[in-house]
Amino acid sequence: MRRLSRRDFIRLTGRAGLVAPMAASLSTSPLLAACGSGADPIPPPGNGANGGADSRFPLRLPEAVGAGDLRFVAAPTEWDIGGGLRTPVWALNGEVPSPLIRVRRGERFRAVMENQVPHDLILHWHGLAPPDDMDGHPRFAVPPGGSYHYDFPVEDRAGTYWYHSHTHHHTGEHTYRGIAGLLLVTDDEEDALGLPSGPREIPLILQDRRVDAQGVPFFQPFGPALMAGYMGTQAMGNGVRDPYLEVDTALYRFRILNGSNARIFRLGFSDGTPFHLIGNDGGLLPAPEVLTAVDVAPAERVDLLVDLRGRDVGEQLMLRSLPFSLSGGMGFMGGQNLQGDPLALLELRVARAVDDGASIPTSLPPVALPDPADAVRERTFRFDSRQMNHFINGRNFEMERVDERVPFGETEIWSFVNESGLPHPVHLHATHFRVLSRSGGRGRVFPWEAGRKDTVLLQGFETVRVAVRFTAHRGLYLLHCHNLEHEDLGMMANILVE
Ligand SMILES: [Cu+2]
Repeated sequence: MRRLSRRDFIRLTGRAGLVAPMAASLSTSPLLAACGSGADPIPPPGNGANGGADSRFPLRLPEAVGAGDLRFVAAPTEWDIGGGLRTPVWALNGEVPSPLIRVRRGERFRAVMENQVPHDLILHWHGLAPPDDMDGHPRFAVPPGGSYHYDFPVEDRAGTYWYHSHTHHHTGEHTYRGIAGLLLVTDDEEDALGLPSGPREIPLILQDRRVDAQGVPFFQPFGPALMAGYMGTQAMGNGVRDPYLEVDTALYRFRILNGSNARIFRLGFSDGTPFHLIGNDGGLLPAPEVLTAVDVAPAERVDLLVDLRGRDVGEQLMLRSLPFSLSGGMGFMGGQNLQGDPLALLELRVARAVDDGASIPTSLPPVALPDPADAVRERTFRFDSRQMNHFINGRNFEMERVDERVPFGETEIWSFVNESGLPHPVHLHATHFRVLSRSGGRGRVFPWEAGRKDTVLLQGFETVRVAVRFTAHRGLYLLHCHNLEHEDLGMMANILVE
């Protein structure tokens, strides 16, 4: 694979707007000419470092927007990823990540998305269960110049949800370019816990990027990257490279999304500091867990309490992705596979001593989950990857083909079977499931997989059984791999809830 020079990247992205360097099978995707913003990125100071004594950059903490009458304009622009290094991005309202949305359970979510990128575009509200025409199925993608109106009540319990592009063949590219943000739902049940809030509640989107010699991210998934997924060695937090955060000697709540295309993080602190895991994809867990590491695959979320009381001002603490090896084996990827490599993600710098009387909950509210004893049928979904392609039950995604018909309201047991050594974070739209068991590979269910999940990681040759029930809406929804290169190459199935 030829690595792009910075000049190439500017030529390809800044001027031409877009090159979709996916597999040949994607070459028929509509490519449009010039995009709106053609300005060259401003050259970075020095040699791509920030030019100062500090090699890290302040984490950006976005202001939240509410749920009513939102307007999201998707357009190409530039984004400072730290130290004045401006890079070409596609952004909603000029921001990377996309705006942080806060919604109250029961509130009506009204938004319009105006598409000014040179691609079809649709937004998916990941983890929410809206009506099917509000869910961002790729059949609703609108062309450049078009817009899409969203209007639905948010019935989901409090939790760390997110949203991103779901354009078929281009979800990976769009998410990588910047069209992804957090969507936090709050409710009375969560309020009653008195969890850290305001400046002590940190929304955090962790991503990796592949960068050129100047530190500018580029997206060129060829060859092995289409099998392993697209990974890089540059850590990003909330759109900032190598971020740091100044903190008080206080209790913090970190609401973390792995927004990477393909890389799995094993989150932990450099000195083994334990944290309290209180939530995941489906909101608060049935009970808190004290851990020193948690695995977070692409699209998974974790809600952590980190107690920095008793720290000294001046101390530093690094949130890292710890090294791990995959079960099932991925050796054939050679140097293209960064999965399991360690990565420094976010440095916490203890800056202020305060008195913080916050308390860590010892119990959490009960979670309604489907009961496997109520199951009326079983289904099996086989995830297979071969010859630069990815399949569910031997089939590649087709936009209008119904792959499974599932009765509304009935509990079923689904088995997700991984028939290759490649990891697959499997995501289901429109409901959450309960993880029952894992066989093969790691052979167990982990504490972060308790409660409600919308994404579960299958490592190589693992089988995960889940209990599923659709109780929100009938309609056509998706089951797919959230390794975005796998998804874009068709590892996706249509589920008709009827
Ligand atoms: Cu996959």
